[in-house]
Amino acid sequence: MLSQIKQKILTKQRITFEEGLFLYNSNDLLTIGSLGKLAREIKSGKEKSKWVYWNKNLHLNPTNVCIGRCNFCAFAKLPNDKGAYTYTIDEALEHVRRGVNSGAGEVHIVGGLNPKAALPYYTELLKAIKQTFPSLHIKGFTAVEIDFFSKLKKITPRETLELLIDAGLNSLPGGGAEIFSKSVRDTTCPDKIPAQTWLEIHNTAHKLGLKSNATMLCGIGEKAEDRLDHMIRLREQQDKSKGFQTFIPLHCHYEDTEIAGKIEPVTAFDSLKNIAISRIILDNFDHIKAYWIQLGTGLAQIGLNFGADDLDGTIQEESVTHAAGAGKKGLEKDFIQRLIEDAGYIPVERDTVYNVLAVAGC
Ligand code: V47
Repeated sequence: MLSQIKQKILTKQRITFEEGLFLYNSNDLLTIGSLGKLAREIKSGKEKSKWVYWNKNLHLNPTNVCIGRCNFCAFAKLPNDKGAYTYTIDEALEHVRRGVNSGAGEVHIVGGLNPKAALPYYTELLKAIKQTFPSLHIKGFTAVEIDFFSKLKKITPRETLELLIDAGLNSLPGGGAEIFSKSVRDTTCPDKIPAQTWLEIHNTAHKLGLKSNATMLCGIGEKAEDRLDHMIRLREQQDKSKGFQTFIPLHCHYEDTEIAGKIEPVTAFDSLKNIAISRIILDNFDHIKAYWIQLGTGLAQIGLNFGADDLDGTIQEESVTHAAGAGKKGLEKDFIQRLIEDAGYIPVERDTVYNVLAVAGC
């Protein structure tokens, strides 16, 4: 079966659900990794097969108030909980200013489902950011938030996206996808929009000319079958709307979450399989990200030899995974580039939509 899969990768044929399952059930990690790497080389093309992308970015989490109940989340607070916050526009701008002063070209905005932070708050925020930092790329709001703003204002997701685009939104991040399977969603994040709505909102964003990303959150009780179902639904959506840039396999951190101690954590083997198998299955996604905040810099670096071609960025001010116990906040650009070089690749600084800003050594 492994040689059959290799042959299909070489001849650019689609890998099936069953073949993906065979890979998840195998412990031949190095072979799976070499197939991921091969798929990446074919996808990148010869000239770019040694390129690994990174960017200078910051995260802004304007509020942690969220009325959704996700059992894997340590970030969300109810409105009257100790530690609940919602930034004023000036406070949010101050966060952004710190990032921009350290060179960030992208702000990744994600908050919670906070009835008091509705669409007018966010359009004002985006306008203020664009007025102060006109060239900063705003990647903001999960499909779950877009749906929430729409319902509060009693307008469609399309109208919400149009208002946000008018205010300065440039692209959508990949959050809120979690695991698409209904049974996993029902137990882990019952208040989140169903998979179909998540996909439809990205479809609409793509039609409106926005690029977006897609995530998959592992270690929340899903099976390999659920991961493959998730990736294949993304692949089908991408065939139709073509606006996804990057797939990001996430893995859960449990500190201060409801599921701490109740679930088998994702292992290093599993995380590396996610990178390699997603690269093999998602033949119509240009990029696979090894998200160092969640993987740790060591595993993210190894992921570059398993099919990932992107390390995300310097990531200042991230709070969602740090609330659940992730280690380091923010990386120096020199260190990111060293991680890439030591893994045998060429660091390529990019903007959010993969325009090349600098190729190391050129
Ligand atoms: O949707 C929540 C996840 C996501 C936990 O588009 C957790 O470039 C781990 O979407 N442990 C938000 N993960 C982050 C996200 C993202 C990150 C990096 C890049 C991009 C991109 C998008 O974080 C949520 C959820 O799946 N999450 N809680 C946790 N305890």
